[in-house]
Amino acid sequence: MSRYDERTALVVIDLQNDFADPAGSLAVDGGEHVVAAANREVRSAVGDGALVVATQDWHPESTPHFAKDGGVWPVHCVGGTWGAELSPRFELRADAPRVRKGTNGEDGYSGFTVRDPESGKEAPTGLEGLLRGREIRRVVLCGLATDYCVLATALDAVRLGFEVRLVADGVAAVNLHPTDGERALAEMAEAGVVIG
Ligand code: VGL
Ligand code: ZN
Repeated sequence: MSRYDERTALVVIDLQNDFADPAGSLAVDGGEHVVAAANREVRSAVGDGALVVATQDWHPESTPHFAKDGGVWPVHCVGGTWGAELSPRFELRADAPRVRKGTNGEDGYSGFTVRDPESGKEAPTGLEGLLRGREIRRVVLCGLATDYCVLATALDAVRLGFEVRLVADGVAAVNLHPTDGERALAEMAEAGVVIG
């Protein structure tokens, strides 16, 4: 049975060169396989009339998100650079909406919300409005990375009342600690995300 229909959206998270390409500054092991899985999901979603949305991590040159500015990450996904572009192997249709997060220097782990790393203040991206506008009830998630942006997006989606499914072979983890990816999957399952 298909996972998709007109009330379901496929949300593909951060399939950008810095994460998905082995030459990227925050390359995730298995990123190339995730692009292939995402392409399969896009074909299936489009075939069944489902909305496909892609998120993009989109940082300014300096942000407390980066280690050089007091955060934890190497510089990645700086808006307008190669690293921030969607993988050229990702077969996203030109008319699919893209949601950028972190554009004002926030931590943008979730596709739904950004958070000011200094004040902790949260603000919505356009993703929820986009989904509500199309009367979407269910979201299917794949992309990078399991232990950060996928996890945060999935937990937000549950909190916002969507039915959430994670494509098990369509994600890969950063694994700063070796079990982070597994722990993230357990946390999502616990929150009610269907993994399969
Ligand atoms: C991400 C670390 C830093 C992600 C984004 O897309 O999972 N991870 N920024
Ligand atoms: Zn980032």
